[in-house]
Amino acid sequence: MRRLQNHQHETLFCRYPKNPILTAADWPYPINTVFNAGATLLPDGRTLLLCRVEDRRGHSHLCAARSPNGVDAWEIDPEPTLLPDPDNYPEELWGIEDPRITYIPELGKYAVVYTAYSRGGPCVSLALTEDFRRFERIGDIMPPEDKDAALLPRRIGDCWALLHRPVGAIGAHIWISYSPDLRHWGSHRLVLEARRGAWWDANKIGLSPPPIETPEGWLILYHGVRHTAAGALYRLGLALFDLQTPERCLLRGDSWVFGPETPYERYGDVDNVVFPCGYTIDADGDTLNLYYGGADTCIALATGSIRRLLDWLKRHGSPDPAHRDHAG
Ligand code: M1P
Repeated sequence: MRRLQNHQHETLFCRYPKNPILTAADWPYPINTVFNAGATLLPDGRTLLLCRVEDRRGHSHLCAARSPNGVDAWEIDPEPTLLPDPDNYPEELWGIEDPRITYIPELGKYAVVYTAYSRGGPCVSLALTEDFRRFERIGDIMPPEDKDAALLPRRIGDCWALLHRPVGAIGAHIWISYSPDLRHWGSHRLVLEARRGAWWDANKIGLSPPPIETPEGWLILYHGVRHTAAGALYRLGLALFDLQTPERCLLRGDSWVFGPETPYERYGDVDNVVFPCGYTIDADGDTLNLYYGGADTCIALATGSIRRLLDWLKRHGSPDPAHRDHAG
């Protein structure tokens, strides 16, 4: 019975009818594309998106857009907000990409974790900011090849925790690492493995937006990449991790919950990609506004309910993260 239910389609996210909400045509300076934005609510109630902007060399930088309602009337910084700085941070040679924002109450600052595209491949970098105008770069915190990273908003015990996606001999899986000072990282643990074979999330997965803290655990949305004869398909799945021991996976869904369907998700510079790097949560504490890149070409919005995502995971998730055919 559970198996049957797993294959029934349940709509957990509703697309904003006027998607996409931001494209290159909205930009105040010439660019190629805008996609994969980090998101947060500012103290004045506005939504801030820190967008990945790709220029016509193929290099990316970050640019902030602010809106009173999170859907339109975006005020876009007239110039790049955070440019790569390869003279001082050589790992940023080929650009900076895919920011994930976490507000850290203990520091009174936002942590922006982003991909720095170095000569050795993508690596994880960290900067802190209070206002998205001035940034204090910590620099690279994970060597290549590593990306799809975000900080938890508070320490676990004495240490900060980072979810990230290194690529190594055993594949592209999600790991957690801990640090006493945001600079030195260790206690690395594998927390979620890409499945194998025909699975939608076979071989390569990555954290999408930062984890969502709920009373029942850290809810994560992750992307799974299925390689087909026609190219890669990027879809989203759900998993839940223990609040106090976030390396412990409590539940993982078998099927994807969101995938490319509309033209702006199916066709672009990279077809068939939905790639969220950020969300905001409404004052009701439940409505999740998910900001995602469509086909590496635009930014779109889909809305869901945290309670419904958790309910779905309880009905369709498995408590065993070491899935039955992982090792086979
Ligand atoms: O082109 C799709 C995505 O590919 C990469 O994601 P990942 O390495 O996790 O598969 C990233 O470059 C991402 O920016 C891009 O949207």
